Amino acid sequence: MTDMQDMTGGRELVMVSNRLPVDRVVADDGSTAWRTSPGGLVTAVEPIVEQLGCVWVGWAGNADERIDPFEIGSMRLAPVELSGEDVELYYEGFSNGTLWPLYHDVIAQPQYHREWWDRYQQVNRRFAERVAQEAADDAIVWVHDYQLQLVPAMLRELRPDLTIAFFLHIPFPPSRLFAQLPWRKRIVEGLLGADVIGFQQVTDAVAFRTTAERFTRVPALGNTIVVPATADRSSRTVLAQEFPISIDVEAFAAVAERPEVLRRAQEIREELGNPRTLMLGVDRLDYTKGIRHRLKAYSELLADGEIDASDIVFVQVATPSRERVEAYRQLRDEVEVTVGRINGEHGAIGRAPLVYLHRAYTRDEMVALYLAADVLLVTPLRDGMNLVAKEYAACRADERGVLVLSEFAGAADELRDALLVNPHDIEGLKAAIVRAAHMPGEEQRRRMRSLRRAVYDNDVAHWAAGYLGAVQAVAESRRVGPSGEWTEPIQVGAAFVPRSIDDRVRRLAARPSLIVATDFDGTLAPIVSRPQDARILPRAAQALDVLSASPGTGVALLTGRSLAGLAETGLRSDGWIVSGSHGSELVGLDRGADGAGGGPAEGELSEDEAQRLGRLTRRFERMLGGEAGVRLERKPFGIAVHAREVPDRQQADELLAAAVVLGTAEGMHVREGKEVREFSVRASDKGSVLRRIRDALPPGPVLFLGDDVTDEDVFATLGPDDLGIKVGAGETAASERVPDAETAAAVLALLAELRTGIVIGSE
Ligand code: ADQ
Repeated sequence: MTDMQDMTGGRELVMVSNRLPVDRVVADDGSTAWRTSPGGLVTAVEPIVEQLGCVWVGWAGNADERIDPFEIGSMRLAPVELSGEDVELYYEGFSNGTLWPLYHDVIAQPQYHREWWDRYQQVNRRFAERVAQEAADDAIVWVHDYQLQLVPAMLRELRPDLTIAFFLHIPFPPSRLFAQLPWRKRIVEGLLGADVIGFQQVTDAVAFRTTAERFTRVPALGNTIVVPATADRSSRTVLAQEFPISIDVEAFAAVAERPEVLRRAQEIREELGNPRTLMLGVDRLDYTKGIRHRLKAYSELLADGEIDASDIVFVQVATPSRERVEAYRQLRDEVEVTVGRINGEHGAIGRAPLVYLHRAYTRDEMVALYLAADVLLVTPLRDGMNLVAKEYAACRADERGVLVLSEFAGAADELRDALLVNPHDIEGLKAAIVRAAHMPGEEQRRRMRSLRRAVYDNDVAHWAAGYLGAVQAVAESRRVGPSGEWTEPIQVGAAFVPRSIDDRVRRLAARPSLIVATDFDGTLAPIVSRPQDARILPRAAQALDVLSASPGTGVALLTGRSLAGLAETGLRSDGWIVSGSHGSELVGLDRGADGAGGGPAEGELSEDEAQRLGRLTRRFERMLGGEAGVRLERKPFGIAVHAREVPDRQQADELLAAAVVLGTAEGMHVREGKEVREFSVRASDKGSVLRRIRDALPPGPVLFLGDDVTDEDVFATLGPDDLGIKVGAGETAASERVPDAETAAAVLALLAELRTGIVIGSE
């Protein structure tokens, strides 16, 4: 896995979750030891803490037990004590009887009890207080999941020096369901105490932002929520964005290569009587996982004779979970009765078509099961992500095996080449099982290859880099001063400029000639759903105007929009150099700094280019023109397909993927942006256009601000004298980062003020 050391910038990392990531095991001789416990949260974050080390605050798993802090590997574990009543009211009650069903599409009826809520608040406070004691100055605190949603705000009150991140592992419900919760406003306020709130899917992040606007009346601008100032506190921004979680793909792949694990996989098949098809299900025994639906489909297939009990075995691993909660007890009883019935009706002596295993396994044994299985059934009715699906793909270097995956699992966003099913549709599920059991090797290979590509593309290191990168950007803006005291970042109007950027901007401001270049959408103008509604922030506009009028300063706008698309936003860019369509269009170079240089003339489309573009445009119009929410944007040298307004994210992805296939076939250059794919007859990028601008202007350093992947082409061209600032989250080659467009505007205002003495307010 890639190195994660830089991700906290040397700050202490404090993890906070309901349960510590360990279980106590008692050996035969009565001695006890701790070992890491199975579960989604642990699987995902273990590789991160292994590298970074951390303090971990959480409950050790037994009621009324006081345990002193202890260490395992690079973790220092700080147990929080819970009484039997706490467990009953806060954990089994409010967390698992109210929030869990509410957040999973009310598959089960959530119960609302004031006594549960009171205890949830008390226990959240206890966690916050414990973290406040444990965390070093300036630490990054990462709070996990639905049991602890009040901790961020409580902790901010106690320790304003900390950078607070929250990650929700389960879905966030649509606002109309969340509205049921009598304490909805308090939960939102609790979460808004964080600097960064991470979600599994875009739909979760959107649901949260809408909910926050609705119940706490805080405005959301793109991914950012602005928490207004109070009498004793200035305004803050909270990044609420999706960061789809993943697994340590290489670690799983390494286990799957080991000879003894491969042997064990073989042995498992033999022990099961070498069936033609081995199907596997691996889940916590939870009513959201769709185990009942899966068993129903399987038993009907056996009864109909569509599959033959003599050549198929289904192994269902159901990890014990929440066994004291009534709904879970009922589920377990029901599943076990069904298992007995299926084996009773379809089994024979020495042969059971269904093997049910109700316990935890080691990683090696899990991987052996994945390797043994021809088909993996993952059929949740709702699931934040589902790591089992990703683990299966990570292990199958042989490119064999079929994944049947519910479209209601977050993982379905990435694992598009699984056999996607709606688990409520039993007939559809049956058809998918039959298809999986008989899938030809070539199709298995094609699909598995694509699944493996998807998990390798977004492994846990990639996830951590995105999430912790965003958190670190916030932390950087609240630095500890040289003598160790905690200092407020520099305030410019309503936004704060990180100290490290402030120093570098001061140096740039003093240079005789300077180029200030910036992207538009997401950098100068917050992202909105309809591109024509985007508006430059007034402060950014004013700062750029002041800069472009000052001697020795060139101002350049480098956007992917066409110049016509830019004009639609009402932008006034007199005196600026403006490059549109990622560099295919360029105006104003002759009016750059000190009037030097003229821009190279733009050519016309050649006949061949015009024909190809015309053909592609017609095909897009035919194929995508009628799709709700798709917008086609003509550009002088290409065409862009926008899918931001497509109501369903999966469908948006599919449409964009289809567009890429068509565009590539026409030999177009394809550029990927956020919810947009751009096709151009000419290869040009913002990096090369910046080079042209630099060549035409007097030599001097460049300040460049950008938020999108296409801006990386510019960051990559910058030298040590230049300053690249990434706006928002995501991987970047830029050396500095700010959280949002407001802060980007503050940086420009600071530069303008230092260079000209003109103060630019926040209005
Ligand atoms: P979970 O609901 O726990 O997690 P999941 O994502 O499937 O679900 O993770 C389960 C993990 O536990 C996997 O790593 C799996 O290998 C392991 N596991 C399961 N059964 C096991 C057994 N019997 N023995 C050993 N290991 C076992 C929650 C959310 C998910 C989200 C994760 C991570 O509900 O949607 O993907 O958090 O964010």
